[in-house]
Amino acid sequence: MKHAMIIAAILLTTAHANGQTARPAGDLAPVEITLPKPGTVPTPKKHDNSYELPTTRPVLMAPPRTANLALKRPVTSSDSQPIIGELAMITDGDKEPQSGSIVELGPSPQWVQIDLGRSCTIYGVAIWHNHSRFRSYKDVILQVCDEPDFINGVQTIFNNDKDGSAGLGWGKDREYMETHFGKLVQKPASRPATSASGATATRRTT
Ligand SMILES: [Ca+2]
Repeated sequence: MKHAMIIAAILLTTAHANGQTARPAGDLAPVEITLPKPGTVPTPKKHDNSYELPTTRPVLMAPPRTANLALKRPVTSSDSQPIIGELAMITDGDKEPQSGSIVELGPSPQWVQIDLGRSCTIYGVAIWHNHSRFRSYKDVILQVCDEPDFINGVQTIFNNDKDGSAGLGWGKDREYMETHFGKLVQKPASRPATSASGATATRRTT
């Protein structure tokens, strides 16, 4: 059963400004990520094992001085008039799932795009959807591109759309259950990017 996409926060995109010297792998350090409070519905002791269940704090490794370049950056979307909230709330740093913190888009697969402002090297992406209730997230697709129209040079860094229903290719990543730990994609883009885009559908399992 599909539901509208509900986002508490999306894309803690840690990145380095393009042109800075990349540190060797041995100099990578954990990026401090502030977690939201756990949801009010406890994680069931049993769940469908076909889904990944994030149960630990995400550890994003990146060079020192790495910053969250998504913070406060402009957001555009396939749904310019959210059912709940405003698009700017997606990059305001508030990851809590309650009213006043979440953005809900229309009841079909939707996308949001974040303008990072300059060409960056991306070390990882962390996403928080609404984790107040136990939901699985499928058809989650993360792409980055150095052009705002996402036509040429698009890099897909996460795709769990197993049947390609979103029209962006068949994904091999696992569907997952949303918790307050969020979802970390530690799969650096191979080339600098100025925009990041995410598409999502959800389904409720409880
Ligand atoms: Ca699908």
